[in-house]
Amino acid sequence: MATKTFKIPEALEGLGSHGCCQGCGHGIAARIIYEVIEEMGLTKNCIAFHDLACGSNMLYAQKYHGFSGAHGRAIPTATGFKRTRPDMLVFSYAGDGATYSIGMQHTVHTAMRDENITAIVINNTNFGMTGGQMSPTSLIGQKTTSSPAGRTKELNGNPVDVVKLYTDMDIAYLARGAVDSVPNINKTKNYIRKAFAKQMAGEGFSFVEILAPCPTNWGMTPAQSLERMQNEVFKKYELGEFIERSAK
Ligand SMILES: Cc1ncc(C[n+]2csc(CCOP(=O)(O)OP(=O)(O)O)c2C)c(N)n1
Ligand code: SF4
Repeated sequence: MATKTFKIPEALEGLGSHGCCQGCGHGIAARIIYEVIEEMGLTKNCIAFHDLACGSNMLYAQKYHGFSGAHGRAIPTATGFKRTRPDMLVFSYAGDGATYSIGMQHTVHTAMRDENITAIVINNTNFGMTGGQMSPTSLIGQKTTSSPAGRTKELNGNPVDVVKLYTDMDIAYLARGAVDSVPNINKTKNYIRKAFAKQMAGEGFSFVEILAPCPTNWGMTPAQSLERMQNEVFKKYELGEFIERSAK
């Protein structure tokens, strides 16, 4: 039987654990991001702007340039840096809470300006780091620590879907992947590669949302949390590529 040995990306090699919970999606997302960066030969010419949330744990597990700014401000911080160093691969890495709640104005305005950066959003349908409160992407009916009876439209408003929000935006790339299974992980890796390639070609704003499990705050085992993604989360948040603008 043919076997394939996967190499740890140079940026992650030799360092300790990222410290996320077992079954968390952040570790898989970080792994494929750094695989892509290495495959594109950009490991020493990239910088990650992490949000101050569970994803910032990754800063302890990566060797190359990284920065953790204020919660909700990873996208504008990345924007400022990219304007001074347009030669580098610059990306933000943040959760759904940061990107669609406190940071929502940046999510909209950065797309309006078509900034030449890549924003990666890990959507686990709750505020992970602070204990599982309702986030803008929590599903109707989802029980969280701040919606113990389940989210309702009347009390909490509808969940936000970035694909629908960005429908009219003139941006370079928009895709949504997931880290629940090998086929989806491979597709998501490809979306990240396309997003980074568009940025390095100067084509404008690229955005990849990644659906991920948060077993700890969902009160589930890692295996149960993958089932929840497939049975509930994917029904609300469609996977695929939605904007792929031709080079100008
Ligand atoms: C300005 C500010 N407001 C609030 C917080 C508290 N805070 C830290 S992480 C977080 C939410 C985390 O959820 P999300 O952004 O979805 O990321 P996750 O931890 O789920 O990956 C909040 C509200 C903070 N650190 N700074
Ligand atoms: S609380 Fe959730 S998002 Fe945070 S590290 Fe644990 S599983 Fe991951």
